[in-house]
Amino acid sequence: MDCKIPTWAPGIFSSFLFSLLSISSVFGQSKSEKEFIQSTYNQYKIGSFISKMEAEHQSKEAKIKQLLNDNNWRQSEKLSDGTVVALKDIGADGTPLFYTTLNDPSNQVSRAHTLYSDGLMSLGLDGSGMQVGVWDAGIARTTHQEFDVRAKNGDGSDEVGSHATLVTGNLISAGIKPNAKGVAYGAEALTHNWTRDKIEVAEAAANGLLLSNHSYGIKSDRVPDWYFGSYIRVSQDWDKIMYNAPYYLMVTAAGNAQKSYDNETPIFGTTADGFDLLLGFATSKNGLTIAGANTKIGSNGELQEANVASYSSLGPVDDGRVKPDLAGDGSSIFSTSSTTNTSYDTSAGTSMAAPGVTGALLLLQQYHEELYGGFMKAATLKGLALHTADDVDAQGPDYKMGWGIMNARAAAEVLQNKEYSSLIEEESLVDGETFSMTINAKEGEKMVASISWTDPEGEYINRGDLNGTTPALMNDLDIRITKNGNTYYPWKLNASRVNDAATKGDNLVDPFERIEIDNASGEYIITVSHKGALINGFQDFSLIVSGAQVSKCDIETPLDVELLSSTENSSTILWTEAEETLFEVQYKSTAENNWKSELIWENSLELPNLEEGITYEARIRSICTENIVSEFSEEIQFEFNGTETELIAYEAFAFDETLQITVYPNPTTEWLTVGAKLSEDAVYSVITTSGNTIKKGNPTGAINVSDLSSGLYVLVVQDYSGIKSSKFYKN
Ligand SMILES: [Ca+2]
Ligand SMILES: [Ca+2]
Ligand SMILES: [Ca+2]
Ligand SMILES: [Ca+2]
Repeated sequence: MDCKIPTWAPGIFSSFLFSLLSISSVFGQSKSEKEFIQSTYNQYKIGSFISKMEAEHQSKEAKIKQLLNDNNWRQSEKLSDGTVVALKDIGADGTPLFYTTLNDPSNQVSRAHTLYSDGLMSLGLDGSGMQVGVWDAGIARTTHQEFDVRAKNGDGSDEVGSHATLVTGNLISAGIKPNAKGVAYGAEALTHNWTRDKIEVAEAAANGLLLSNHSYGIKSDRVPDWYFGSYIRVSQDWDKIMYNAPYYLMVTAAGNAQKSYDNETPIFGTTADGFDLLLGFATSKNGLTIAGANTKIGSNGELQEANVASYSSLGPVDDGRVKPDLAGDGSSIFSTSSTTNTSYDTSAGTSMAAPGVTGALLLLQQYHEELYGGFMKAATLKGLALHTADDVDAQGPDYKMGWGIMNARAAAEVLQNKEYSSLIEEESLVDGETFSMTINAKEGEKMVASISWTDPEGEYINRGDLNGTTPALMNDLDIRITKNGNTYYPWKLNASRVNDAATKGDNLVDPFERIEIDNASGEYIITVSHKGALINGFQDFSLIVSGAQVSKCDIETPLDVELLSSTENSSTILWTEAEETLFEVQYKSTAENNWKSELIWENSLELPNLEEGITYEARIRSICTENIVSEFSEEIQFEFNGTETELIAYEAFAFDETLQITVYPNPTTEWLTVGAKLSEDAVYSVITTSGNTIKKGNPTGAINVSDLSSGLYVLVVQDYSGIKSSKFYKN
């Protein structure tokens, strides 16, 4: 049980060494990372798929032209409220499919603001160096003052769209007008019109694009009822793009048709109920479909209230999958307008909710890259967003807001605590095999385990079957958690009883499954298996677990550093033992400037090649994960004298005036008390692991830390007698 070197050790060991050795100040989507993503893709397969889509596009364009001519329709029209409508596709039954922008009647709601440098988590994330794709009716006004050079024309089209400009502003506006600041206000947007959207996205995804936003969809008042909730050709195409480019994730708006009365034969209830209104790519399995919500967020980023917006199109999709997946704020978003380079406008709708989520997802990719030197697969990112969403209404998902409200802060915490209290693993299941692992719960907390996968495109596409329930899911994976003969099952919904609360059981339709165990305690076994035969013989999946005790490591600063023994040319130092802790030992002669560094799992180390008469110093720190690292111990000093070497002992009085502090309780939830003899002029600051100071004050009396998000911090106390720091963990 008390295995000294845990299984995750080699990975952490090498990546930590890497981060120690590299000067990694350039973050974001560097060329080499794009090349890495490209190298993992089957470029030939994507290329031939693109050629096929291109040929279909050409023939469809000809048919569309014919239709427009025959019916004397306009290529594209702008309705009185600014909505753009254009004929862009033809359904399997010959129905002309008009695309429409989805504005109708965000960043606080996604909690992305907690990730900024002045935000609660002080992570300094703003999307700098990151790129997001925007497809819309026209391109954004790239010259707007809020974009400087960060909005780029992605497809060479010259028609500037007001809707595209609003959406792009919601994503990347710098904040010259503070109310208009975008969610990822340092990111670049590649803006495209919706013509050839699938082809352009497939090309960009093949080159390493991570995210794209699509705040448009099929116009709901011009299709027969069987289209609502149907998995159709366009749904399949987008799933195929995502399956073939597994780092790429599409985010789409659910639509604003809840009160439209457009579906007269919904799969459940009456037309007036507003269910079963999702169309086209909003029904794809692998993408994220975003609902609009009205929410109230507290000062600590906590969700106080959430209701689905009265316009937001409700699910389900006809095969019963959880759709929409997630909700964001779509109410009265102030953003860039295309009228002039300095104009602004207010807009609402799922069109505005989607970029709020897309921007927050981009920041999470940026954070993952900063922490771990690479990006998450789309299934991981999507899984993380659904795993950490704030559950609303009845426990579990529903067909109105899916898994709940996007919570970027909770997602960032899961990333930060990876290998400590959470797990994020990208795995692959081979046909016929079962994945299994043992996990310890963090005592008394809620343990949540999810699997998420990018599924092969559905084989069956609907060509007119009203409310047909054939599942689009191809590879049906199953997560289970067992303990003492009890089995815990994931959530599921039932499309024929859409108002019922989610239940737990065997989920046959969703490519995301989540299990929750309240007040978890002790050891559990997680298994991931599959039904039938896996298409292509395998299925990649991402496993996310939070509320776990992955490591027994605690972040104590090593104590009692002492000299154990010496030989003619080496000395061995020893310090307090700690479970599952990697120690970094630094040592050098006092004359040298640079420390030599060694990483070791044992609590002793032999320092080799020491020279007679030279004074050396050493210090040690504990490493639980790359992000959970203790302070260095007190430095020890010794003059090397072969086997006669002794520590240099300081006279006790030398420390009389030196500041000594203790910090308790640690970990803490609400208050932190500094135990020290301090003058009334003493000051403290709380610093994040990324080095940002987020709190300052006088340390006499307890320090309120209830507003900090959970994670590791450094408390620095300064007084006349000196400056001292101590790490503490906020639960
Ligand atoms: Ca285009
Ligand atoms: Ca719920
Ligand atoms: Ca339907
Ligand atoms: Ca399943």
